[in-house]
Amino acid sequence: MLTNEQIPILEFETLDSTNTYGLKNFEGLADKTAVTALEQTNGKGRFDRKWVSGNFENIYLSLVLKPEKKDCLKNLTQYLCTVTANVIESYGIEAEIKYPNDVLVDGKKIAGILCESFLKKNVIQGVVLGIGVNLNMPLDVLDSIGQPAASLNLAAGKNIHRYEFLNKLIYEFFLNYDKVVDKGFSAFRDEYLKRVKFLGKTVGIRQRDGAQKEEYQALRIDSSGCLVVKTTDGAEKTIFSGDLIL
Ligand code: BT5
Repeated sequence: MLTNEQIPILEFETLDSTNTYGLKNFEGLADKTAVTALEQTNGKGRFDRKWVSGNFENIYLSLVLKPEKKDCLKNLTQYLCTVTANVIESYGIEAEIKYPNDVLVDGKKIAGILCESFLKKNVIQGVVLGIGVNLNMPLDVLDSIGQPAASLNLAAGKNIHRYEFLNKLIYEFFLNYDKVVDKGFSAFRDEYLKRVKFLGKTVGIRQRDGAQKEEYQALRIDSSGCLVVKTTDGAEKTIFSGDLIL
């Protein structure tokens, strides 16, 4: 137990992926179990992408969540983005949220979130909410990612204590989790919006790798947490997934 007696924390040295472990063992794991590893051999992003996951004292964490009310599930990625940005800021570093699942520092990705559902007979039982945060990633590894990437140690100019960060993240997540289950996006809307910098701007959206980028004006985040954009012919459109290109 690292933080709180109600949160079982399973720690592994190496896993293929903390999310895969959470999904494979979903039914046997208690609600609110945290699964962490020092290293992942097959860290996953969305759409079959890879998450670079070497053993450099980073965060690879998955939370197994089985709330009674399932409406909130669609907002848990945004909630974890908000909590993560807040924890990063406790190190004196400004963090920005990029819809739908990234946290950025200096415009570069420092954390990514992958939320996967567990279904039984086509009925959703809950999710495995996984996050990777670069805490102590060496510069050459960051450069090898191929997309702009950041690490907290480089931004803060010092090594980051992994357990301290992990504890803060898990603690802060569960501090308001019940409220989020109950009220959804409105439970953390203001905290989320103050870290969103792309509203009012022209953004590109790519629905999947290799697809053409479409340009829109980002208008607002609606009451359920979805991004609403304006198309070139003036119509409004709600964006549920894909990649935002700032
Ligand atoms: C994500 O996907 O950002 C979700 C990442 C989730 C990782 C966690 S780690 C714990 C848990 N277990 C798992 O197996 N996964 C979760 P997406 O939005 O598709 O972004 C993936 C893209 O981010 C890649 O194609 C790279 O361009 C970039 N990327 C990969 N590794 C990175 C890293 N360490 N830091 C920054 N960017 C990275």
